[in-house]
Order: sequence, then structure tokens, then C-alpha cells
Amino acid sequence: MKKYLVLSVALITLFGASFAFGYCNGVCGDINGDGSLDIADLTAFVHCYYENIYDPVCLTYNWACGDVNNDGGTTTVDLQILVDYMFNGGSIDCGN
Ligand SMILES: [Ca+2]
Ligand SMILES: [Ca+2]
Repeated sequence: MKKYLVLSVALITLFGASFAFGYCNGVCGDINGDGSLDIADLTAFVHCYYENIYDPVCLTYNWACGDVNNDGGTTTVDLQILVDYMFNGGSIDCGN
């Protein structure tokens, strides 16, 4: 799984992309809106990052929460914050 995440970060960095999509009304990083931060949120992030964010699957997720650092865009920085949290613990600075 970690290899998949590293590959995802590399691909996102290579192709460079950023999306802005509303505001997170819940826990920053809680993309699937289940109230906690876990591997399912990373999966949702990667899925929606590579797919059309207007895909119904992505709209099911709270995609705005993918803007983990609350800087107005969803970028590789947000993914790196999520990955760091998943593997190293600690807390997430939501930037607010
Ligand atoms: Ca979640
Ligand atoms: Ca961000």
C-alpha cells in the first residue's frame, strides 16, 4: 500500500494539478465524511485527484476536505500531509 501512495505522490508531482472545490464543513482530511481520518480518506483523495472531481463518486465524498491545509486548493501538499499523518501520527494543522 505504501508503494501505491509513493507512486501516487510521484505521479501527481509529475503531472502537477490543483483543484479548488468549496469548503470543508467537517474534519479537514476527512474526505469520505465518516468523522475520522484513515486509509479510506487517502483512497478517496487519490481516486478523486485522478478522476473528474465532478464524478458522482467524488461528489459523494466531502472532496473539499481534501484541502487539508485550507489554502484554497487541493494539491500534493495536502496529500503529503495526509500520508505523513497516516504513517507518523500526530495532528493535522488545518490552517484555520
Ligand atoms: Ca474519513
Ligand atoms: Ca491545500
